[in-house]
Amino acid sequence: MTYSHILTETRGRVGLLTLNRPLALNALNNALVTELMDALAAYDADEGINVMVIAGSQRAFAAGADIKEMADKSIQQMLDTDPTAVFGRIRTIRKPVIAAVSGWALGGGCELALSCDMIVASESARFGLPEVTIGVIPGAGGTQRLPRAVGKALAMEMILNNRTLSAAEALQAGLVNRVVPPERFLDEALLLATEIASRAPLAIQAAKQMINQAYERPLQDGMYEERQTFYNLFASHDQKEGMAAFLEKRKPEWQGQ
Ligand code: CO8
Repeated sequence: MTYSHILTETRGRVGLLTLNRPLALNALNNALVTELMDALAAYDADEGINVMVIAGSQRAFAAGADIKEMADKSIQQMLDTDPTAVFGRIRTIRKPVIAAVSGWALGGGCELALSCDMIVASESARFGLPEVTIGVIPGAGGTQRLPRAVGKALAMEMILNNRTLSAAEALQAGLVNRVVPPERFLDEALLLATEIASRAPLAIQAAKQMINQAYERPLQDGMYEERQTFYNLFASHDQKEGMAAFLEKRKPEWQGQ
């Protein structure tokens, strides 16, 4: 499959998706977001891929929704086309998705990173939700995911007063997993992805789903679901293989079954 606004390549069991609208700082127009979600779904269905990485350029992960595309829209056009709904498809991806963020991650770009399961940030990364400065609010999960990630106080300041976080501040706030020198951000994200991709695929996917559900379900429901998921894994080849390998003091060979 060829795309116009993103690049895709595989590195072993990792699928790398690179946003590729450099002249617009990877602004997320509808075509790019649709391509990105299609490519993620394709890797999710690909048995040879275990983890995906979404990256931008050194200068910008993504500077938000494409303001030129949105500026003249009417309320009716927004309601009819529901352009941010496609963004929700990322939530249905079973395999882990890591954001490799360098430079600007603003508005929809920050929301895209927040929708991923982990974030590896360059020291140059800047996270912000500046929508109120152009008369709107975040529309792809920013008001919901950011408070869960960094707490209410900081989320209020970022969204109501356009406070931008440096990479170091984002690390301190728990928004990102690690901060690395700018020239290393993609390699470090790929390294993390490769490590996770070497682990038992079904267990990784189940664990991802359960952690994400911790933000969406009442505690007792989540605890029940976790138990059922734990037991269900005893029907898998990889549970038998993983435990046998431990007891036999050898490396497990995963089949993803
Ligand atoms: N949309 C369209 N074009 C953009 C965007 C954008 N969000 N951001 C930058 N560009 C373009 C600029 O227009 C410029 O193009 P041109 O050269 O043709 O004029 C080019 O990218 C380079 O940008 P700058 O010259 O402005 O570069 P600077 O280094 O001076 O500044 C900034 C970089 C600070 C990132 C600045 O470009 C900026 O403030 N951009 C807008 C940030 C913003 O407000 N983002 C929020 C947008 S609204 C939103 O995201 C709502 C989310 C809803 C859900 C999304 C679902 C997809």
